[in-house]
Amino acid sequence: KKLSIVGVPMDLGQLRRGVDMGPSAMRYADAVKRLERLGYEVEDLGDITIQIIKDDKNMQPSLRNFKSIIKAASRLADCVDSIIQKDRFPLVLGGDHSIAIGTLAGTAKHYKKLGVIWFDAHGDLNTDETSPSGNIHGMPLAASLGFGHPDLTGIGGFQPKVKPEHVVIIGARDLDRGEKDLIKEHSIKVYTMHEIDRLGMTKVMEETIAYLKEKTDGVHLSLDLDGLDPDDAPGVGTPVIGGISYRESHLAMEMLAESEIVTSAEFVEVNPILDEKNKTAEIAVALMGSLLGEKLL
Ligand code: DIR
Ligand code: MN
Ligand code: MN
Ligand code: MN
Repeated sequence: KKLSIVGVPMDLGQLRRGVDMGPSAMRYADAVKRLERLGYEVEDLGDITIQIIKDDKNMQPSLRNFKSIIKAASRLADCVDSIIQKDRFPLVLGGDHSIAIGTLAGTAKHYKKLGVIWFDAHGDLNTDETSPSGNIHGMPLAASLGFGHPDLTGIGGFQPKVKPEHVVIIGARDLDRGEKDLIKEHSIKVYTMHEIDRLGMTKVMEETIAYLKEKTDGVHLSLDLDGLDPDDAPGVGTPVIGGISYRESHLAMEMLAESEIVTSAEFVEVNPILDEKNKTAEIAVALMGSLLGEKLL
């Protein structure tokens, strides 16, 4: 059991400053020790270098910090690629969710039928054409599916990274018009809070695992802390009331651990500036523990 941690201290995909300190906050919450206690050989590779590159003057406002984000995502893709080449489990610490474009670019090189679990209050399925905010953290799942600006979809030199039928979104409760249209058009599997309330998290995860297990050869978990209820995880830039509870999220992680389908993971959008005494980073690290087998000991 070998695992490599890499941090991406970047907050350029959205407007609230501070999420670049997410990796430090999760390290401070003892991510490394927690995973070592589970028997993993953990290597912390430190952080990806974030470079600020000025956008062209005629760049559409709908792709804020476009060049800097592409640079960071490309570096992260190479890093994740080399971690998997060394037969280690990549664990990425964000940073805002736009970094997922890089994580998935690195991961998808190794899996022909990569599955993705997108745990989030949002769909992150906007494109430069549909985005109401211009924030690239609302676009990474779309870009990984091959929708959006070619420089975003083409990171890593190939696309798409993931097929719509290999994606499951869990926790959605704030979807934009364009995202809803894309979900319908491509029949993407979504468990909104309505379905989670109705079915219960146990059934949601049983179905998710069964759905992905039979048709994928690896599964990436992309966990946006705003998928949780803001009462439990207040340190996020775009909180949405009525989210997944602390226990439901642990249950989901524990069921994923039992299923042994997850081959890479990232924990994003932890913003220590908006947090209460590092509570959200601590929850992120606790969820990492559950995902990687804490309950089974
Ligand atoms: C919104 C917010 N849908 C956007 N997205 C967020 O800006 O595209 N994703 N917060 O996590
Ligand atoms: Mn997100
Ligand atoms: Mn979100
Ligand atoms: Mn967000």
